[in-house]
Order: sequence, then C-alpha cells, then structure tokens
Amino acid sequence: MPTRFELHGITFSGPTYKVGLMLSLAGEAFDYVHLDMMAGAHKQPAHMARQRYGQVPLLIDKSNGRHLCQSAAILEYLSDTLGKFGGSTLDERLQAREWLYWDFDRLAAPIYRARTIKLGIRQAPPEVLEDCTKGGQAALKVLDAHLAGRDWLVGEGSPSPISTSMAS
Ligand SMILES: N[C@@H](CCC(=O)N[C@@H](CS)C(=O)NCC(=O)O)C(=O)O
Repeated sequence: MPTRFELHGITFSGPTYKVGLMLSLAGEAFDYVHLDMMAGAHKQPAHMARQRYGQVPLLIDKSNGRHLCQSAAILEYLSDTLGKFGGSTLDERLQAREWLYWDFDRLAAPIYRARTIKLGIRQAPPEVLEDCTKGGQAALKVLDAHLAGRDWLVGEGSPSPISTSMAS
C-alpha cells in the first residue's frame, strides 16, 4: 500500500528519531530515506530546496506535497493532521507545545551535543562536555520530577482526537 509520508534522515539523529517514533506510535506506515550526511547530502541543492536549513529531518507529506522541517513543528503537524497526541483541550495542547519548546531548549540540545562530542563527531574541550552533561542531567531531573506518579507528560494518554481544520 502506498505510504503517505516519507521521512528523510540519519539513524543517529534524535530529531529524526522523534518524527519516526511519532509516526510509528500513530500507526502510520512511512518510507524512510537515509541521507548520506558524511558525503554532505544535506547541503546539496536537491535537499536544500526542500529543507531550507540544510538539516534532517525532512518529512514529505505526499498527500499534499508539503515539505516539513523542524522536528517539533513536524510533531505538531502530525498531531493536527492525524488527530492523535494533540491533547483533548486547549490547555493540554498548550502544555504539549510547552514541552516541545522546552525539549529543544533544555533537554535535547545538551544531550545531543554531549553525544556528538563523545562520538568524536564534534571536537570540544572537556569543560564543554562537562557543561553539556550537567545541562542534560539537570533537564532529565525536571522530566523525572514531572513524571513521578504519572505516565504521560500531558493528559492521561487516552485517545484524544482533536478537531481542527487541518484534521483529515
Ligand atoms: N531543531 C532541528 C534540529 C535538527 C538538527 O540539528 N539536525 C542535525 C542532525 S541531528 C543536522 O541536520 N545537522 C546538520 C547541520 O545542522 O548542518 C529539529 O528539531 O529538526
């Protein structure tokens, strides 16, 4: 059966993983296209024309030709169009958005940086690695504290289709 979505990324990319995970949890089959970033494929005109930042992930919605970038914005788009994980009230929706912004500000950034330094993808002095590690640990503590006694960051995890003009 033809799939609606095509995800372009690399396997060790957290943002790519986030989008693939959301598609999987939503039960949406998708095609995955590996981008050879070592060879600079992400900076080639063909990719840049569809992903203005020259990064991964890139998600193509073949049902309407949209090219989507920035993982948090993609998650919101998927939630809007698939009607899943969007929260059942405006407050839940706002809280989910808050966590998405917070994620890239406080959680993902230091953890991804520490990981690329440890993997040797990025060079940095030891104090930078230490700083990133501390930042990541502090953010994980915030997550742990919020999740104490609950299974979901927002809401109770019950199916909560949203109704927007974008929902299909
Ligand atoms: N804020 C972006 C970050 C994407 C990102 O940092 N992607 C990395 C791979 S994990 C990338 O493409 N790096 C290459 C570059 O920035 O030139 C998102 O959430 O999609």
